[in-house]
Amino acid sequence: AGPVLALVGATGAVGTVMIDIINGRESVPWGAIRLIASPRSAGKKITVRGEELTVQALAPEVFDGVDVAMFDVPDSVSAEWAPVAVARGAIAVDNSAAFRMDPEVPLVVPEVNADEVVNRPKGIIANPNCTTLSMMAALGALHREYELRELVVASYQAASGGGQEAVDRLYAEISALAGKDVGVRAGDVREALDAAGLPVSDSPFPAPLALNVVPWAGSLKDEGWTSEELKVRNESRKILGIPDLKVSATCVRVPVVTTHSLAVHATFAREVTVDEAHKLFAAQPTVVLVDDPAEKRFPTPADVVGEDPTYVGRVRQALDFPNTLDFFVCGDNLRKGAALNTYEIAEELATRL
Ligand code: 11C
Repeated sequence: AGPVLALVGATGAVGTVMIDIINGRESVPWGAIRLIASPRSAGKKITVRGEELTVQALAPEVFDGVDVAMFDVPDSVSAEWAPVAVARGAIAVDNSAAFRMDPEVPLVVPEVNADEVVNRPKGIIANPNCTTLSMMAALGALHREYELRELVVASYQAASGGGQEAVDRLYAEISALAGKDVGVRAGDVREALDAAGLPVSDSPFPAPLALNVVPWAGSLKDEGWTSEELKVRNESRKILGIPDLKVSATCVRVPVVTTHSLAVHATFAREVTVDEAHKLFAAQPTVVLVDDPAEKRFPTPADVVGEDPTYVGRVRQALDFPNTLDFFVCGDNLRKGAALNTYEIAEELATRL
């Protein structure tokens, strides 16, 4: 029998996508799979690869005999329980932000730094933030050839990055505004939401999201930066192994349900032509190039949601910046941005156990 895999957070939003991914694999290396969640969800039955599994309540004993434990839970739960799993003999692959910047925890995107999975003094491997992840397969490929020096990014992030409550809010706002002549006068969208019993004060977003864009994701950090913007900077540096990479990010929420997009402005040590970049992207197994300006073909979240690869388009050489490419990427924030990358790290470990 193969190694034993545990999924902690099996009934949550990312955990559910994870089970979908495991069910969709042609084959898996695991001898057994264990589903773990909070006591509230314990006892629930979920079918995984044809076998009905019972969700077990999170407790130290559930990690006995587990080789790889994936965590798709809030930061505080990971911070407490990943070390417990390690103490019981498992390698923890954590999708939260709890350990990402710990120098003793590798931050892994298999296309970029798969070999880092062996450098895990704490027995923990971290999965990056979905915004950072959405550009890494494309950016890592360019960096290998042309040496990345500077990165300026604007994100267009989907509501589901904020969880189910955020998705429910977006749908509620869209329903409340449908058919109304709003968005024509300052404040009229807020007024219509107030009238529908959906004041912004009750929203997970700090402004209306429907018929709007909101330049805010995460929490406030020093000097006006958000946590999400700093994650893009710090995590990109760590994954790419460029500690002094110049990075500036503005993270924006848009009225999309799932799939983050990023406008990337990347400067390299050497010139990169559009043709060279196209060939490089086309050669990456997990990147799909959709870039035909004459036919107005480019990736959009609505066409990418539910897909595993990173989609890239609008590739241009910057007119006023030497050695610089501008391009647009879309990646499903719940799949490659969360569950899929975590699972790929687990499979990478399975080949090395
Ligand atoms: C968002 N990227 O779109 C965030 C969600 O650090 O794993 C994921 C937060 C994280 O809101």
